[in-house]
Amino acid sequence: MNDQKIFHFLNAFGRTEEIAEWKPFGHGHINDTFLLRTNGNVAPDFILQRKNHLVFKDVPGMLNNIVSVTDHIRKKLVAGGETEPDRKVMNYLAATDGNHHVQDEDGNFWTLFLYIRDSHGIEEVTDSDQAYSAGKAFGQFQLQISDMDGTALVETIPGFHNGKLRFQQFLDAISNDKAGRCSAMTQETDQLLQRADEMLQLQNWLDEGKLPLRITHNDTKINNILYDKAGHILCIIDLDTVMPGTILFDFGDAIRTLGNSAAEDEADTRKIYFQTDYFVAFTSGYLSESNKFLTRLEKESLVYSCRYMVWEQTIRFLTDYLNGDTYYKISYPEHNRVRTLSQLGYLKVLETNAAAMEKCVAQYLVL
Ligand code: GN1
Ligand code: MG
Repeated sequence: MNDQKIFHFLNAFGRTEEIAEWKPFGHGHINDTFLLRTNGNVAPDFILQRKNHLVFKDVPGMLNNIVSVTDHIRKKLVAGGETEPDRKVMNYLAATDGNHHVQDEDGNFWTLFLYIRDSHGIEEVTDSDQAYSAGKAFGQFQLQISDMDGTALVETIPGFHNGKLRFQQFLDAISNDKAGRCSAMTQETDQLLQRADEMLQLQNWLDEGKLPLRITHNDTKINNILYDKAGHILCIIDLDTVMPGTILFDFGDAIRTLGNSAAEDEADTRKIYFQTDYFVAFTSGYLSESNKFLTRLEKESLVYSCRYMVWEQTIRFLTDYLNGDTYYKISYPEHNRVRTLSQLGYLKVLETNAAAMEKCVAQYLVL
């Protein structure tokens, strides 16, 4: 990156603001991100981001998803009297040709969106209030887009959380045994296979139309929520995987990280226990917003969705291990094996806690 390129991109987006300084921004593993600051508080600051088109094969489709969702939310905010909509929803800017991206000479896709000043994310939940507000933030986000037509958006990554597809990829990895690691993983493989019938139920419900296809976020980690200086929620960010799905993906994936006392790759499985307080707080925040629009089956499947998302993540890690580590970045040779054991450990913890979790959800549920 250099000053000339920054100027070139701003120009292509029709922006005339003078940039006082720019620097790389955030710790994303997928996209390249730069913060562009202007002088004073009148002109906006910007985020310039190169979208990784090796991971996201249809960047214009992805941007169309993002703009559809953010426009929808912005209209509602404004109609509701919101005076600072650009702090409450991401604002992706259009280039002078009307697209929401500009391509460089190497074919890379660059996007520009407004930077939300005086905002921050958190990496880990450390108290129940944070867990409650995280639940509320994701519930609110889903509520805002609950009246959108799920089929209008493209699948940014086809079959991203499709259990049948993930399971087939797992079976293929077992039969191909590319890295010769299968025989060392038979115990774990068997335990995951044993649970397949229960876990494939979710995709069956989707295929049969029993679960509504909605727009979902699909990466509901806590660090994808922005807070202001006072700790109030501003908005949900990282909308790259926004696409059709079931809200169960988002609820389950949030608990995959927030409910686990340990990291997803903790090697010592004795350190893995269920953070009941955070689960209770998250669920109550989440349902305070989402009780209004969730169907009965969605509500009754919240606890199941936590096990589903952890099972899916476990087979994704094991699939990658059996394939010889081709998808996830690894920090050491056995990383995917450790991730598999760790997530399998957490799955068992969730199974042990299932009845207690159901009881807790029932407290906040309005059927
Ligand atoms: C990947 O790169 P990151 O951490 O945002 C993956 C998620 C997994 C996660 C597991 C596009 O997300 O689905 O849950 O790793 N994203 C993609 O750590 O595959
Ligand atoms: Mg992400």
